[in-house]
Amino acid sequence: MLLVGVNRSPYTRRVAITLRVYGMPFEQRALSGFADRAEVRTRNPLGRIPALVLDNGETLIDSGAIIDHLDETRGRDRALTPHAGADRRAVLKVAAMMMGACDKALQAAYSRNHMPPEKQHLPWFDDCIAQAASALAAVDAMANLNEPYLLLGRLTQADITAFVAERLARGLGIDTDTQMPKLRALTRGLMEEEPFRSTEP
Ligand SMILES: N[C@@H](CCC(=O)N[C@@H](CS)C(=O)NCC(=O)O)C(=O)O
Repeated sequence: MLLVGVNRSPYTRRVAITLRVYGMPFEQRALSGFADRAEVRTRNPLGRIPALVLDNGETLIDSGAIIDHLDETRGRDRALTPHAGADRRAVLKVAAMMMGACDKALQAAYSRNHMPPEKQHLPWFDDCIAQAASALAAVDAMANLNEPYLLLGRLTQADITAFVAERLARGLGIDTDTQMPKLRALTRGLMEEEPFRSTEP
């Protein structure tokens, strides 16, 4: 399999971590959604990373759809997202919040990095950051300093999405050490694990 995208992207890194947790061999083509737009479009017409090229040549796009396929391949009963019921709903809810936090944080970053200074609208930037911070604070409130994982007493997709969202937020200046200390402790612990450490950009 070929993973297309840089691990600086939380969506790409989420897939890379999942592949490593599942022990699925893959190569990576470290393309950026912006700097390598033309080449990215040959894999995903939308021009976004990640894309995953399967061994049969089929290309999957969007981290959620890619991970759904990896879960199916792994076996739903051994996947990082439980296959049914309240456990599945709980993990998907955290994952949705954390992916949404990434969307909002990146909208803020895009407005800062891609708009000329005179066109930048600070209230919009602040609102995006506040939405991302609110979602992160909700997950911080769920975390328990005595537990290495958020839910179910084991690593799930909730932890992986929280990890990549916290990393992105910190990079954009959200002080997670003081504002979300339990979430920060969780991500520090996860960083000790190989799939997280080895995918650090
Ligand atoms: N919902 C998508 C989001 C993917 C996404 O927004 N990727 C960013 C990189 S972090 C990108 O390629 N941005 C370029 C663009 O939107 O033009 C997913 O989960 O894969």
